[in-house]
Amino acid sequence: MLEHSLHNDQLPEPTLAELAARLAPVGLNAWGIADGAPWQDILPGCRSVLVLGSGGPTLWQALNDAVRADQGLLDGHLHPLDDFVARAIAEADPSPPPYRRWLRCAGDEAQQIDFRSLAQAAGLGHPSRLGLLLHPEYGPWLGLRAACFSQEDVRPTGPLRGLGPCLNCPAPCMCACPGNAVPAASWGRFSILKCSAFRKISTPCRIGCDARRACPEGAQHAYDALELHYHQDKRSGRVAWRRSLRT
Ligand code: B12
Ligand code: SF4
Ligand code: SF4
Repeated sequence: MLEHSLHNDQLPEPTLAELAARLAPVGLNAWGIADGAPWQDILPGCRSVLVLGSGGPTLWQALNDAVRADQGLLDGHLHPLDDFVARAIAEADPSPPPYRRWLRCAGDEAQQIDFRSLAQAAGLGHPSRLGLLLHPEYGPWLGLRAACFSQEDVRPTGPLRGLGPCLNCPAPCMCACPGNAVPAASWGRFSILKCSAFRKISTPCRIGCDARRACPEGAQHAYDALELHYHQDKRSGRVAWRRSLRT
């Protein structure tokens, strides 16, 4: 029994699964539980970690709907999607008890952690030649958004079994990458150096990614050009996004 399972005027605290259910409608629609034991430096006594991702464009559409309803959200936010996630979490869990701690996958978060490895441990996907975690349903169209570290004891949902879809795939991602960043072997490592260098000289790679688009996994959940641009290039992507929404 947790010391603080009653908090906030004695209302029972939501469980991790209930928090995930509250956040799914805004587009934090991919979640899993990782073992909390390795995360004692983040939360002493941590037993479980709820890892939340956004699969496909649902979170992006929710952000756009919110901006259409309140144009004020267009200004004053350096990273509007990250801030939108922060607001959604604050609404779902307004006063987290001392046995829970949230960290978002965002540059302005106090502590930075390796979200891909954490999400893999939670069963959110397999590593891939693209260097991205491939979700069983959303493929490479999975953003990692937040994690809730908790002293609650919840059974982990990962890691997934098997080696993932890259093993027996003819790798259209590799053929589609003009920067030679995708390795020829399924166990090879994606070259962030080659990709970053190529993006400096190629507009299509600065605002999109043909290798990611070529992956057949979860292809029906692919981002549209504007969302891809927003994520690929912070500066010009945010300008293009704001322009698309100003009335
Ligand atoms: C810094 C960063 C970048 C830098 C890369 C710098 C670098 N040298 O690696 C830049 C800006 C270039 C970049 C680019 C992109 N990024 Co980035 N990036 C990050 C960030 C903030 C930290 C990554 C990091 O440095 N980790 C720590 C170091 C120590 O890791 P590392 O040495 O690279 O690798 C270690 C482990 O991570 C592991 N490992 C390495 N690769 C992989 C891959 C998988 C699948 C797993 C499980 C483990 C693993 O092995 C290493 C030894 O332990 C993460 C968010 C986060 N907090 O995790 C997002 C993140 C990894 N990026 C993401 C994305 C989507 C991208 C882009 C596609 C562009 C974009 N934002 O849309 C591109 C392309 C990346 C690619 N194909 O690999 C996503 C990945 C989602 C997913 N499904 O996997 C993340 C998780 C952000 C998010 N909000 O979802 N990124
Ligand atoms: S196209 Fe095939 S090899 Fe490339 S990331 Fe997708 S599943 Fe893996
Ligand atoms: S952005 Fe361009 S260079 Fe980088 S992985 Fe995608 S296709 Fe390759």
